[in-house]
Amino acid sequence: MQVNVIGLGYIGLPTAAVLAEHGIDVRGVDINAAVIATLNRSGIPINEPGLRDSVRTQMTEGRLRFSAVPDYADAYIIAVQTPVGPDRSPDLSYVHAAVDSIIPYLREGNLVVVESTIPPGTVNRHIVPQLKQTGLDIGRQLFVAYSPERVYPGNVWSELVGNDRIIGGVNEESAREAAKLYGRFVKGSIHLTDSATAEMVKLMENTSRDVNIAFANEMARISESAGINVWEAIRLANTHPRVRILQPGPGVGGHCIAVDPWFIVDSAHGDAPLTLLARTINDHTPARIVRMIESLVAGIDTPVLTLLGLAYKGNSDDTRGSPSVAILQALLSKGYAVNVFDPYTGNAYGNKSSVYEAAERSDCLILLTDHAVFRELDYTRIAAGMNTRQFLDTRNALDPADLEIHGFACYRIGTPGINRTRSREADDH
Ligand code: SAJ
Repeated sequence: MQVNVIGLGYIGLPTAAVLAEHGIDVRGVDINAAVIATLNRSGIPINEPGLRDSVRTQMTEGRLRFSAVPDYADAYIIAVQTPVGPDRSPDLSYVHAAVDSIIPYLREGNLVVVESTIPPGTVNRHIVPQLKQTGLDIGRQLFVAYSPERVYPGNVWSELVGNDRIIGGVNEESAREAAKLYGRFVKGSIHLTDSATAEMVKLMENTSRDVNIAFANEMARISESAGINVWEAIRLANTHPRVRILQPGPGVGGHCIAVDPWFIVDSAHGDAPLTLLARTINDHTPARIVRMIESLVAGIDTPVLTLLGLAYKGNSDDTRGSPSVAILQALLSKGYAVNVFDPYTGNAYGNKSSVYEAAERSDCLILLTDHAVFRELDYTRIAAGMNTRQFLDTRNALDPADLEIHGFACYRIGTPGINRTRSREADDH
């Protein structure tokens, strides 16, 4: 069996590799020449545990090849990006370009599966008409399905195989054909439905997480003035058998949870008040953190700030849509001196290579990303170089007692301490 995977990003590349691991002859296709050149030199443009070894092995064994153009195959998987535009409406141009690129190669009996996140109804309303250019009878001579990716960045390798799969066909035969392909490697259950339902399922999954996090962020804000520790309250609430509240933080980043709810808002022509409010709460959270930081250093002349973490979530090197970046940019635009340290994200945003350098003469450390390594830093040495020993934890990542022994004044979002500081600073000014 031969499969072309169109789009070699965070989803396409692991999917191509896992298909090859299961004996399929795979051509990975990307219009970005730099991605193809990197892969053909045995480089990997994405950092995901387990991916590099698998790609290299499959290339060596001849089951995985990369090219800028598609070829004849039995099945085509489309896994290109679907960003939102400046007006928050979905940009489907990459999906349409990918479909256009395979049209010349499609033959009777082929299967086309879209994995990119798309608004409900897109396959039926836009992709099927586009595929009709082939002259093939859709659903009989050319099988078409939608199957959303659901893998968790950082754990892609095991979730790609272990997670349940939703497969929505334009008709039952298309869903069954797609299930045969995914059945080659998926160990979870495969659930068949129609394409519009499968498109909606993907959006609902990520939107439910966004709404839940917005609720946690709201509870954090309320707890601060109510004199309650939100982390403890959420932990206890979650001992209820039917409650699962997520964690507050500095905001919601990445390219999925912060983006997909906009597809629902767009599909509902704006009439999705809960979804929209959750997005608004989460999008305003970085600004709330900036106000907290400002209050912590309000009494200090020309304060120096140190941000710990640029990635959008812990143990990741991905800064796309990261609340840390929004917070950094807001602080810089207000004229603060800001140093940043993230051991994973490279040189961008003035990232320092050493935490000691980043914390030198600092007046406040602000932990924004819950990288596990931040728990193991030498806080004695960090504290020694600082001007004012203050620590703001936006992730409840560290035990305040462990920092207080080094002389830090500790603040956590969602706890009364941060609020007391704010009122005191307000009184002082
Ligand atoms: N976050 C919180 N509190 C939490 C959990 C997350 O503030 O309790 C923040 C994170 O720090 C991050 C953002 O939310 O900034 C998003 O992170 P995430 O861990 O929720 O998810 P992603 O974006 O890395 O991956 C999600 C996953 N979706 C769900 O769990 C429903 C993944 O399974 C999807 O495949 C992926 O989106 C995607 O590609 O759509």
